[in-house]
Amino acid sequence: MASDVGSIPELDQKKYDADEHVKIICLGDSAVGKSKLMERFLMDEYRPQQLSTYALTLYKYTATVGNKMVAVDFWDTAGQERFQSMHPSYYHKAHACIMVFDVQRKITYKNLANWYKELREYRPEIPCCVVANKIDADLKVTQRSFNFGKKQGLPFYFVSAADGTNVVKMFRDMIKRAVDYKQNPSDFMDEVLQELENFDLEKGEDNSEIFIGPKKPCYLLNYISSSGVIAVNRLCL
Ligand SMILES: Nc1nc2c(ncn2[C@@H]2O[C@H](COP(=O)(O)OP(=O)(O)OP(=O)(O)O)[C@@H](O)[C@H]2O)c(=O)[nH]1
Ligand SMILES: [Mg+2]
Repeated sequence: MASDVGSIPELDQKKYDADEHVKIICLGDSAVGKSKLMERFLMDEYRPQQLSTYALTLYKYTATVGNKMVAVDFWDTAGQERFQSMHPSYYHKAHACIMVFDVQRKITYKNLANWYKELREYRPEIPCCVVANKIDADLKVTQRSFNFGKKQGLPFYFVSAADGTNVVKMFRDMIKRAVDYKQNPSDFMDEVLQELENFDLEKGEDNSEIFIGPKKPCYLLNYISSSGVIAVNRLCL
């Protein structure tokens, strides 16, 4: 398995050259447009009618925040309605969360409360935002108020993966917030993890986040970059 990961030198090199490395997760019901939003941001293109994401997709991205190069791992999961809730490892060491609903399906807005509850069980402090997707289908929805985010004190974005409205702004904001959080974690466990990470870096140890072990749960993982799907691997956490 380790050699599989090693067969993606271009992606790994970016990770090791970066000044900072953050993980951003995406939550929301099936078919709200999570994958399309990521595709829109990463590839600036939109292909309707793609198959539902299978298990986990990891999108690699390199951003510049201030004068720092930041390696971003976007984690996209699929078919939550099928899987009901996420495995804890999905939340593990996440630095920000994008919660998406579909303005055309009320139930996906109602379900945000469940997603948010689960998120906070695992990641009580990380930055999170609420994203209302598919506004291209009916621009009048932007005059309505969706109070869930406001009640929780979360930033709110009206977006469209189809025409790109607000997509880049939302992702850029969240990358910045993820980096800010990683540098100043307000969760005690994160502070400890950050200390350990710095310690490892100082010692020059392998900081790979891919762990292989027989007893650990594994996921199918698609590595995707702007040039398309690079490889499919099994990820054990
Ligand atoms: N009109 C419109 N349709 C969209 C938009 N974003 C996504 N869609 C459509 O919504 C459907 C679901 O999009 P996906 O990105 O696959 O949804 P998902 O949330 O990743 O779904 P799962 O992988 O099953 O969890 C697709 O048919 C898309 O073409 C949008 O901004 N506007
Ligand atoms: Mg998907």
